[in-house]
Amino acid sequence: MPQHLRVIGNYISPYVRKVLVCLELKELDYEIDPIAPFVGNDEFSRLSPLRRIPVLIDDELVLTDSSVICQYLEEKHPTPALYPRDLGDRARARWLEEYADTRLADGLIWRLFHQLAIKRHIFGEAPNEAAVQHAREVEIPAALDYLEEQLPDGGFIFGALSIADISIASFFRTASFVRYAIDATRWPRSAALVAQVQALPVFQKLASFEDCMLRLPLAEQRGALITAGAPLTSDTLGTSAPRPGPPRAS
Ligand SMILES: N[C@@H](CCC(=O)N[C@@H](CS)C(=O)NCC(=O)O)C(=O)O
Repeated sequence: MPQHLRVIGNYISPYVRKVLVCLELKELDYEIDPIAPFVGNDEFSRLSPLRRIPVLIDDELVLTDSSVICQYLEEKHPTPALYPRDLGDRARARWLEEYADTRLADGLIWRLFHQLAIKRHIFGEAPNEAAVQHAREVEIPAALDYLEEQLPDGGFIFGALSIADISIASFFRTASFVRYAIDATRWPRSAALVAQVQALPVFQKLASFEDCMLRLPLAEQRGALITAGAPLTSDTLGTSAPRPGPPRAS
């Protein structure tokens, strides 16, 4: 029987989205247990010691960290290539992926999305408005200033779509759930790149599953996702009681 790849992590996460885009573009069969990290059970803690998503399970192999997973998928299934061929470009693509995973994530996810969505909807706490304002006015603009300098005037960063484009667009997609949009007059190249990548059929397909999660309460999400055609696992590592993971450095 062919072994399915299994992804643990929900459609809202930018890190999970990176992995799903790679799986979809490489046309690999996979199943997904779309849980938020906060609701993972003890088995989730065993598979993901930092209690973070995504996790990829490929037979006996368990991998955490989106960059590690995407690189693994690329090496195991090289076509279509999602990393540039040129050695220097490939290294730069990884750097831009890292920049998205850390610097963009700091403002867009750990400040904005965390305050406005996670704190409010998962932990029932009020957002820290000062942190939100600082993210919008200082952190995210500073991160975009650097990004803007790195991007070409049009098209994908390295000519063909790569992990760099996917990663950057992925973080802005999750930020759009709390109504963040790049100001195209101030950062035109960043705005154009993100719009171009998010318009790809693969991002649109995942957006339909993301919408199910955003529109519906937790108890109704699995049913709606199955109806929408999401390849869900039959079992889940999710519980109904959220608990925070280990503290993060940033
Ligand atoms: N470096 C990791 C970061 C993954 C990550 O932070 N995922 C978030 C979800 S968007 C998470 O699981 N957060 C839970 C926590 O930090 O406790 C990766 O690239 O996969």
